[in-house]
Amino acid sequence: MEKHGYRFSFGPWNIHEGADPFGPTVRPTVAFAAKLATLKNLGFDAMQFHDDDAVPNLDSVSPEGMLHQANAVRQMLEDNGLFAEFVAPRLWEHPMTIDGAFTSNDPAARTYAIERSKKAADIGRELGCNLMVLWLAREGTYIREAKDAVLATHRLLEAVNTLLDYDPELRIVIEPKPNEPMDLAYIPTIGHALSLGMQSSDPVRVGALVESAHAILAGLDPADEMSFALAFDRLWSVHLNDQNGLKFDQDKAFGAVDLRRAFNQVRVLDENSFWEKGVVGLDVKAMRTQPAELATKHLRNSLHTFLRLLEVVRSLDRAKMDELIMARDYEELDWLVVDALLGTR
Ligand code: XUL
Ligand code: MN
Repeated sequence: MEKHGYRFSFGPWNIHEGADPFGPTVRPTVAFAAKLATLKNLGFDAMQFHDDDAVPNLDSVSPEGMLHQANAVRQMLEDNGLFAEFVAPRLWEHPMTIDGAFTSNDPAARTYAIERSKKAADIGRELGCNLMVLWLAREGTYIREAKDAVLATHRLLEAVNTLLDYDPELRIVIEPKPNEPMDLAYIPTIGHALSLGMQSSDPVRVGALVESAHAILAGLDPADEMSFALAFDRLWSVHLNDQNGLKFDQDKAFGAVDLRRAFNQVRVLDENSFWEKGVVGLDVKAMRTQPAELATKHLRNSLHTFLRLLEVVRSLDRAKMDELIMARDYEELDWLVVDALLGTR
């Protein structure tokens, strides 16, 4: 299938063991090398990384060991003609970050979070990638009175500035999410993410990543969230997936719930030449019921859905659409889109 200049990525966590909060794993752990082979075989171009996807047990590895392991991963990527899209510090699993990382009330936890993020930047440099994703997982509260939200916002800004200072080549993309694991997160939308970036010490190095499901969980339209960031040339990555209403973060295959919502994401990306700006990332999980040998089809399906929707987007009769918009004939415009999505009879 023709990729039209787009490059695609997913993360090792997208081939996962299928555990949920009510039950154990249902699939065996797949080795990183096998995930890389799947990525290549499915026609993807890049791998997304959490810092410890590249360097397992990062907190207990020496600085030299860390660089050595990162280098070996870079070699594996290069041998396969692949590259790293980004490295994200995993700031939500260590006991130290139980109550937040950059916004914890505990200064030792905040120091840990900064040091861990600097390691992620070092790993990124070793992998040949200067993009850092900050998903601010525990930067929020379970109970509002537990933290000072104004102070927390300043602490987030200070963390971003510290990382920008630490590595002058680094570009940071903030991935907002309104809830889960926290009840309420401090950076729930792209507007929040971009405000923080614009207040930073080097705004041209801070952008945003829109994840479809995160926008939906915030009650927003993912295509509009993307458009807001695109308007300021700050959309540097996306996590395409789908979400069936307001519940836990489902990470369903792209377009699996609402094809028109998916179509509009592809439409705004394509209308704004996103292929020149960033990699199309997926953040999708296979259903828990699926055995290991079927649990990569969600990646194939999402990629193919993107490419099929791209064909629909590029086949639209733009002159006709403009005419209908001018005439305010929105019912006919609606039919034009639905008819295109239904395909030929
Ligand atoms: C969590 C999520 C993360 C980030 C990377 O909801 O989407 O996997 O994409 O840290
Ligand atoms: Mn994501």
